[in-house]
Amino acid sequence: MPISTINTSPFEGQKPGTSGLRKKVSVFKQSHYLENFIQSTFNALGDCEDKTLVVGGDGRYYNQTAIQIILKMAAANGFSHVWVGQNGILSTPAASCVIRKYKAFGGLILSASHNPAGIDGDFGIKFNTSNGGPAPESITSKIYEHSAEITEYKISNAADIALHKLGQQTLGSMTVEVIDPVSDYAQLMQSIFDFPKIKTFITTSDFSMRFDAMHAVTGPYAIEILENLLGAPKGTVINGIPLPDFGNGHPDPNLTYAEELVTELFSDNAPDFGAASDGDGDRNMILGKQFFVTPSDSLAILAANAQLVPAYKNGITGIARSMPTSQAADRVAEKLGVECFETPTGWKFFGNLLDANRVTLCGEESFGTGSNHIREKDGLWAVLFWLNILAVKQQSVAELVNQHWLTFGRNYYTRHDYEGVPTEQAEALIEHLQLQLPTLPQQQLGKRIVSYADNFSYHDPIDDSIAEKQGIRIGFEGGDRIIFRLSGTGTEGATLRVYIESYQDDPEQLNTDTQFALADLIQLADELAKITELTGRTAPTVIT
Ligand code: VG1
Ligand code: CO
Repeated sequence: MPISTINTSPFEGQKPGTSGLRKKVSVFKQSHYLENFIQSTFNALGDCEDKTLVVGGDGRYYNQTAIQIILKMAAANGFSHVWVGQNGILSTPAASCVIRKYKAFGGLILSASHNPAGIDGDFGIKFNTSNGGPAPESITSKIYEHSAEITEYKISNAADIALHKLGQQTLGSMTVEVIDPVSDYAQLMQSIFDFPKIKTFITTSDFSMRFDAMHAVTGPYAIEILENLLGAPKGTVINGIPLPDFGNGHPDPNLTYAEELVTELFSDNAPDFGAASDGDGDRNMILGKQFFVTPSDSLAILAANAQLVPAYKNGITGIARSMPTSQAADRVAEKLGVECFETPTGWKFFGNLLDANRVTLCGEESFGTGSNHIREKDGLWAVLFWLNILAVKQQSVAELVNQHWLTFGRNYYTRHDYEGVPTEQAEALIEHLQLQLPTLPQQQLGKRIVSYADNFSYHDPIDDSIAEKQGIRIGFEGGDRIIFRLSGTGTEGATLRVYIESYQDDPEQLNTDTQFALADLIQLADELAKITELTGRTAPTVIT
């Protein structure tokens, strides 16, 4: 089958961010744009001859078109085998699972996660390495370098693959295996959790639950696992059909965007348990009856109860959390006598620690939790983890969380996002903070004394790589913190994220409203960063 070599020239800004390259669909649809990025990725990887690739995405608009192009470019670049999800579907955790299971060289995951989809929405691509995890910065920066000097790409002239047809097809000399996107993942989940116990809990007690797939990729996974395998009543999964525009929604599982689920869980007839996932299935939100579990607490609670789950019954080796994630997990690690790591934002920084077996569980405040079973965060895995714990302990979500706080104290935690801030304003704000850093330590601010103020830099203990400028940290005596950073996943302007945390172990003070408990720190954050003055914003766009 003939292969064409097409002349091209570089596009600016093909720089992968926190989680791959994310741009508006209209940007990706420019002639050669996608091809340039794919070829730059292959060039950065070097020899692709006879290698195996996994390809799949979250089903958003442009997914299948992009996959057909990628398959033809993979064939032209020498790959011998590609595993692709039926109809182009693979959730991010399922892609990680498939890469590991079939020992692929790597995978291309097509997603912009929770960013809105559709013709006017966003698209994204990231490369995951053979361990199933997002490529580390050493690779993403190479991709970027290649993208800045690309002159040609290679593409096969073969016909499109029938992505709906399960089984083997050929594209030139490359074999394409169209696989069921759910089955390998569902098998893996059954090897981790006590399915019979969860099934009994769901089907024979009066426990009730709801899962909101938000018209994104987790629908088929949740229906198979929760309804078909675990016996939850039909209809437990809502918005379960993945749509190319996510039903015009914003599949970001938080109190603002998962409105339908939140309304139900806070109603008088609320079910006992509620959960939602995001566009590509790697995030999760956990709710109880009229109760919200912060992702940071969720990580700590999973860690504290890990031994109740078959896969972790012998204990965990360590915990890693991203820097802005609350320190609740640190207290659990200390009690368990295991290591605890603080990494920059983004799952790519957990891979080395997981590969070296230094940690078993990882988590981020942004509704992401995961473990060594794959190398991505995993929404449904977290849901099953919670269900497994609840089934063993026969407790409600609120009881479990309250008990945890009584034992470990509570890290009150909130994140305030200011979306769509003009980039220059956002950069000026960070610069203004940066300039203050040397003067802050030992200063008394309100009732607190600053113990450190820096721009977080991470030294990876496994490969000695260093990631700098990962966010402004202001830490106070006693552990309270304010953190500022700019998002690396947006496609319009800048998003300022302000993370605020305060520790409380007075048993009488464990059930205060979060925004109230953190009010003075929120005020202080605004004063330090001059948010209102520099951006004109008087309130955040999203509070989680
Ligand atoms: C955000 C989150 C980060 C997460 C990343 C990808 O990044 O803060 O914790 O890893 O999204 O998640 P940023 O740079 O915008 O803060 V996902 O679900 O998009 O793969
Ligand atoms: Co995601």
